[in-house]
Amino acid sequence: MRKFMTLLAFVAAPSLAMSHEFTVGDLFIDHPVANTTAATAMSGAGYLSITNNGDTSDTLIGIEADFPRVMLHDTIVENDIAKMSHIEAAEIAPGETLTFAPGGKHVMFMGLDGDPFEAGEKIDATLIFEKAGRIDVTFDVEDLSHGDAGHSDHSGH
Ligand SMILES: [Cu+2]
Repeated sequence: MRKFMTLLAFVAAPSLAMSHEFTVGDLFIDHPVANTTAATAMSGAGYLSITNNGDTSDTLIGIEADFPRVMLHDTIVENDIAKMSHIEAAEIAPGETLTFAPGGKHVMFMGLDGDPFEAGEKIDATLIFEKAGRIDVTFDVEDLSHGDAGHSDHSGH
């Protein structure tokens, strides 16, 4: 919040690309996207990147959205088996970018319960940062399956 006025400089820049982005204070949030899911999926995965353009670190401490549970997960490969683990918080040092991408960190939207993610849908969510506070973003649902299959259909939790 300290440098609230710098927000204006970023917002004024038009975006020509299809991607969408959000800037609050020193945090630049690029292209939140969620993968489409199978019709029976119980959970879906979301991805984005967050760049800290400030000179102090901030920490992502949570995410909220209109689902029974939303968590931050990381993917850890042990003996060629990918497992997911819950992240409580993720610090973003000055000048660094925290990336959530298929095969790595991701946002887990849980409890879809018969309402799968379909291409073109929008998912409103709120990122919660220790210093910057709450930032509203929108995840665009896209079919990312041509890349890493990820685990958009893991119903284990
Ligand atoms: Cu997960």
